[in-house]
Amino acid sequence: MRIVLVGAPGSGKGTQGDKLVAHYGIPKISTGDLLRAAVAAGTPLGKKAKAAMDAGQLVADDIVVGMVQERLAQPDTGNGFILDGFPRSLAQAETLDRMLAGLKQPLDKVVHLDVDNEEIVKRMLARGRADDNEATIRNRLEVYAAQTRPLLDYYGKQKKLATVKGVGGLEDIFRRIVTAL
Ligand code: B4P
Repeated sequence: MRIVLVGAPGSGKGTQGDKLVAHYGIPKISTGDLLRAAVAAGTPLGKKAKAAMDAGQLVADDIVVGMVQERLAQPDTGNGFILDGFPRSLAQAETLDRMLAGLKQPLDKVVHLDVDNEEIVKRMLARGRADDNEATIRNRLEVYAAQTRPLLDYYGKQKKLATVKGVGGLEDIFRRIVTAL
């Protein structure tokens, strides 16, 4: 199964992605996790990504796309994968479609975790990651609305989109996702 998780920052993509890994036995590819690992390791790529992440902006496409391409080439993705946080823009979505067409592994489903902004701000302030201060959160929500939200139409037209209410208990949300898949 080849799945994309899309949703506002803090909508629970990482949280539910981990549960899907355990359920389906396929790997999760989180661009947020990959970028944070590069920042922590102080690699040249991490140094380039850090400023954008701290400001709540998207990291440059060439960096993110390169990371995903490298990860998808690893053999553990043969039975499927869960993409968490990628794509985040139309350009990334079009690149991903081309990449997967080349691998003859088109996406099966795109799950949209729907959570309102007030709940998101509450969750992220409670999480307290380095990029979870109020100004950055507000910026990330604007970036989401402008750059990522158009993906809902894009995948809707492909008849691959399933919108799931992302508020409530973790198990309830997980069951909704599995039902949608
Ligand atoms: P990400 O790491 O993708 O972070 P996120 O969107 O903030 O988090 P997620 O939706 O996974 O929420 P989580 O489960 O953690 O991105 C970080 C940054 O990396 C971006 O701002 C950007 O700069 C860069 N980046 C990443 N991908 C990129 C791309 N493709 N292109 C360009 N740049 C990219 O949940 C959040 C919190 O809510 C947690 O504390 C969790 O415990 C809690 N929570 C989860 N579910 C809950 C529930 N049901 N009820 C209550 N709390 C819940």
